[in-house]
Amino acid sequence: MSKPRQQLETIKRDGLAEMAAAADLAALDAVRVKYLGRKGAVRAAFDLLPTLPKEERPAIGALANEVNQVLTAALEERKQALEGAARRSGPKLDLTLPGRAPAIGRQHPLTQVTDQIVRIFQRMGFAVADGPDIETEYYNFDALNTPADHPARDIQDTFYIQKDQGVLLRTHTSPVQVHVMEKQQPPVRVVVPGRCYRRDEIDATHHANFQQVEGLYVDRNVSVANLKGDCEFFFKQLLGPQTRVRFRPHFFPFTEPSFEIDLNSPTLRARGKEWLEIAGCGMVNPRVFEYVGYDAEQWTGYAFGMGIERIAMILYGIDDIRLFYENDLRFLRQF
Ligand code: 2U9
Repeated sequence: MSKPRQQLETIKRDGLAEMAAAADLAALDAVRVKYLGRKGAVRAAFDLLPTLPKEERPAIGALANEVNQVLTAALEERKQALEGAARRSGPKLDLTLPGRAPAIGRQHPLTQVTDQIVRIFQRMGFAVADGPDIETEYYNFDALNTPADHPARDIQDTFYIQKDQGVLLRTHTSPVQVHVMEKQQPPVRVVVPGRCYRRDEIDATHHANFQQVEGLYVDRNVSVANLKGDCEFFFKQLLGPQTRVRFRPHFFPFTEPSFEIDLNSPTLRARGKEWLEIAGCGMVNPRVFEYVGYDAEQWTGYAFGMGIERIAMILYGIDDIRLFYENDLRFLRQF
């Protein structure tokens, strides 16, 4: 046998033996590099072809090709065998283990109370609207008949994003009702839940970030009687039929006349509390109608607003508003 032929037979025999002996994929890859890699034995045999006598080249070239094919096929076969073995020896699925229960969270108490409030108003025929937390001075103040020198507009009381452009974090959800009225003619009946921002000192009853539900009803002949009747119905639905409400005259720029609403219930009396201020309301100031292009001769409306935290505190007997925003699971898991 000629020398090149002998060499190729050796490459084939040794390569096949080493592949069969490779115990894992890493070992097999090392064998691949040694025999079939760019600097491997098969490549070297091909590189020698031009140095052989012309008449020997075809036969040796054919043999080199055959060795290449045999080794490539053997490599692939061994690789699949080793991969199968790796899969079979991997972690086994134990179908007898108990299942893992998914950790289902719960809604934040403020979300729960907001939903309760909104559901009652939906039953009373109110639609739900929302709008942006970032507003302009026009929608947050001007259109609500709150003049430029009103103290609420001071940088001490309101978070401005760009004071010179009149861009701010809304201090109530009222701008949403202004947007609704701009888009739609009466009758309008909407409730607006949402986050609001005021530059308050944070203590047990004040927070710089709080949530409100406001409402607006505009139609022909809406009167204070509707306002009082609907508010009383709402609070009885929320806190029970024995709940009593009373209206105290107050002032808001966007309503005239305006009232604060106090409530009293057996639960409150049991906690030693008499009347508690719970919300504000009034008849929409005709000037607000002028801003949105409603005919104040034709339409009247009532509006109201309440702080969700305060209602949740009364419902659950919570004495510190900060608990809602500390994300302490020992507190949150109770609801
Ligand atoms: C438009 C016209 C009138 C919304 C109203 C109140 C009274 C009110 C407070 C309750 C506690 C805010 O969270 S709180 O501090 N709100 O007393 N809000 S009337 O009146 C409107 C709103 C929009 C267009």
